[in-house]
Amino acid sequence: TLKGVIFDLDGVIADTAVVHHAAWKKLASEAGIPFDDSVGERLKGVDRRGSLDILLEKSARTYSEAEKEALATRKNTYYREQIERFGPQNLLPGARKAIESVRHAGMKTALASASRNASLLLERLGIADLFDYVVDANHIGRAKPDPEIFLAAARGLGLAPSECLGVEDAAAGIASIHSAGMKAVGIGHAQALAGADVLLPNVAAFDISLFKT
Ligand code: B16
Ligand code: MG
Repeated sequence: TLKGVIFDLDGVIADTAVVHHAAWKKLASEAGIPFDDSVGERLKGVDRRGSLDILLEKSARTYSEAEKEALATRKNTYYREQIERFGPQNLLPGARKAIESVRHAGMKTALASASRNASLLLERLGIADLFDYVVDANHIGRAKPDPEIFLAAARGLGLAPSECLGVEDAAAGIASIHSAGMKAVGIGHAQALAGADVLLPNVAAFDISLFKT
């Protein structure tokens, strides 16, 4: 039976997918690297360095390690400039209610985010107290689509993976949830999230009563 729900952060709870996208796009344009929406979609849920490697696939030249480090840092600066100004208004509509529905049903909640900025965001959004356990990229070695982050979240809740449900907006995240042995709820469009067990258009459509058995 279902005892806990593990939420992704960017694109599920926080309205940051567009901010990440804009920061990468700005970096790409400055570096003269082609960037279109299909590249943007592939960056969702992928950690910072993995995202940079995807971006650089389209580059005409090669970059040294030090240059790559500098590019990743620059992107993060652009991103941080925006989220420093975030507040509860930057929660995606219905996100707080969705998480609270899980808690009111007596189940546990965890966060599994590939972002190293996750704790700053939780503070800014005012939702740090809604989670029983938080795992972000600072705590794990292998990024999504590896199952490590969702497994660590389940372990932190004291639950077996089969007792947990994962909620994600990115293909890499759905793959991570499935490899961890959990059912996956996709938030967004079918073409990007074909593997999800249940697909919802946005987090406002999530209510735990849909999944209770
Ligand atoms: P940072 P999530 C992911 O967060 C984002 O979806 C992804 O676009 C971003 O590159 C990644 O975090 C790393 O973020 O640069 O802040 O460490 O969706 O797993 O919550
Ligand atoms: Mg996400």
